[in-house]
Amino acid sequence: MDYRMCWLEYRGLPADAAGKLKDWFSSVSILEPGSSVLKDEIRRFSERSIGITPRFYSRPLKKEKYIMVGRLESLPIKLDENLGEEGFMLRTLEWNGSKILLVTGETKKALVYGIFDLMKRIRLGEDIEKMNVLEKPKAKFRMLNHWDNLDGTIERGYAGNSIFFKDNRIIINQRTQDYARLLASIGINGVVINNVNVKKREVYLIDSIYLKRLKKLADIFREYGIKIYLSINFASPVYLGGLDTADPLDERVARWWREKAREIYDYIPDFGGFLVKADSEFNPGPHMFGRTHAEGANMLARALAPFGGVVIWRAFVYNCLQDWRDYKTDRAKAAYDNFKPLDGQFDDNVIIQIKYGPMDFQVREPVNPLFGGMERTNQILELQITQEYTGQQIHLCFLGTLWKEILEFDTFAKGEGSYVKRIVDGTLFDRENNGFAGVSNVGDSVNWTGHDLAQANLYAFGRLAWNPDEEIERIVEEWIKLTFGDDEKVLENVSYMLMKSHRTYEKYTTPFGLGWMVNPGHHYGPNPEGYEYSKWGTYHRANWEAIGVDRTSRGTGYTLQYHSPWKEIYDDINTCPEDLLLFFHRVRYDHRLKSGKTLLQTMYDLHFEGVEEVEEFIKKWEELKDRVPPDIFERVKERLHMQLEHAKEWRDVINTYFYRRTGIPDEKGRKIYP
Ligand code: GCW
Repeated sequence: MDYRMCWLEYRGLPADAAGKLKDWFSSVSILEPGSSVLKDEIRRFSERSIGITPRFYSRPLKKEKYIMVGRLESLPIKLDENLGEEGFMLRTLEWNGSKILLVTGETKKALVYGIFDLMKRIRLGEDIEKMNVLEKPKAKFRMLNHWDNLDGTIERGYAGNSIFFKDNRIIINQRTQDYARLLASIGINGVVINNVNVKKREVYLIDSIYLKRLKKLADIFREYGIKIYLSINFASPVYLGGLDTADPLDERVARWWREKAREIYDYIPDFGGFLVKADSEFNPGPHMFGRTHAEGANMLARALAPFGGVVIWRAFVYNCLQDWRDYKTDRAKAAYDNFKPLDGQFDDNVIIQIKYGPMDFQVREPVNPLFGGMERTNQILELQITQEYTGQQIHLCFLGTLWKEILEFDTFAKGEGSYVKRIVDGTLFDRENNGFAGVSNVGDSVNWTGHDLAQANLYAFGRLAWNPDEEIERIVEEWIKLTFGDDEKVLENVSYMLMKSHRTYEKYTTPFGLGWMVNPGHHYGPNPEGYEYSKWGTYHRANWEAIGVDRTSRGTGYTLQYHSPWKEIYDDINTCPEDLLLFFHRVRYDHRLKSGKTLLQTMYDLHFEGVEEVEEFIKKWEELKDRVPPDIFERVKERLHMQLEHAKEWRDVINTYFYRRTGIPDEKGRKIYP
């Protein structure tokens, strides 16, 4: 195999643990026809981790101990549980003279989740004799978005080429199934396989020439409870249908989409739906025809509704042709300004997909005020697993800690306790079609994610989408143990590195919510004014005495998009959380922070600290030589050394920039290039 299976490697368990499991795994009763996926997974696990090949039966057994897998309704044991479509139960019980480990749920998909969860728990050392687990996902939509293009390239991809496309063809091979296994094991239930920028050839993905092949792909993913979705071009009726308009209120357009939907569902009866980037960064949309986002989205939604499909409509809409001399327009306000007025106008099967912050996946941004701002609209939280602005999988930057902070953010939309996690799981505003989307960091590289430790980001995304209440430390520990086994030192060092890495990256790049000081285009490496005089609306406006945009009520008014008390807290430079200070305020370099140090001196200090922390990561990793597989050891080591070089470059370029702007030297007299 030319790739690793990440957390599903199923390494051999220690002899005593394996010994105890042998009886259990020698006979497995699967009361479910057509369940090769379940059997294959159990077989794989027991052969590799326990060292035996189970015998499978399709009926209950008379044996001292065995595993029984089946849907609630096909069990000989009556259990009165309401598990929903995706919930499952693992329970060890006695029945008919046997000890049984039961894996059950209401659907086949739930059984798949149950099996993966069982394997996971066993590998984490839980006692099979005492299983008693009932799990239900909190959010309904747990999706990955691939920004993969048909030619095999991936927009913002840092792990090789697409696993879905090559040379305008759809790839289907063993890896397709293995990917579905990885995703199902962390509870992902939907995948958008193509880039939201639907240009050129990609427009044809909904054409009959591709649907046959897409059906095959969907057949594989379905076995693992995963639906396929496609990004579409809003002007498809023009490009594919030969119409002279894509106006959503034109009946010919609506009809074209209805027929298109029927055609797609003929091939893929459980097709998930469309993801749409409309009126955004040069993609067509309803605004081109003088219509609103609601009119555009609802028209598509009505075409999909008869088949149970949804329209996921992105809120990433802003003026990308701004004049930098324009101080009034504030890109941070755009999503809210565009969508808040439409709250309540979207059909039930429309979901608005909102990036976590108001700008664009910077290392730190405040939570997008649309969370808590729209009460009558389905919402999906969009996170970027691929590390576009966070080190492009060359730098170690575990994002789970950041995501957890976002999920725990209290919007105060309905008073205290109105957490983002309660919005995305649908409970706060009592909405059903809510959830998570993560922009995938996967490509065809040997470790799937470029940086081996970036697998933790994919893992954490799935786990948080399943249960946003989960402790991030626990998720990290799980991932490390499943990936590297039980070595305490590995656990200690890798969790130290992961837990700290996002802060570290923030320190040596753009702390205080500054963001954007990257090279334009590819977005890698420091460039303090790279985006300063461009059209993208992302300015920090540094001069000799101050830096940052005044987004308070006295400035652009962005703070007013929040509920109280955030509105007031962000509005006041003395109460604004310091790690977002430059996002909300224009601040003098000699401004004193809570530590008593000036902003400028802190800026210098953080950049030096960040680099030192990367040096520390390298030491921690070196200690793991011979404790992790040698290929992984070497690959990570190589990346950590690149990270160190690039972190130094960040430190020096940014510090030099501030030194040249201010003429104020570092108090500690360290080397800053004049
Ligand atoms: O972050 C920006 C990226 C674009 C991306 C866009 C989006 C897919 O730089 O590459 O396009 O956001 O989210 O639509």
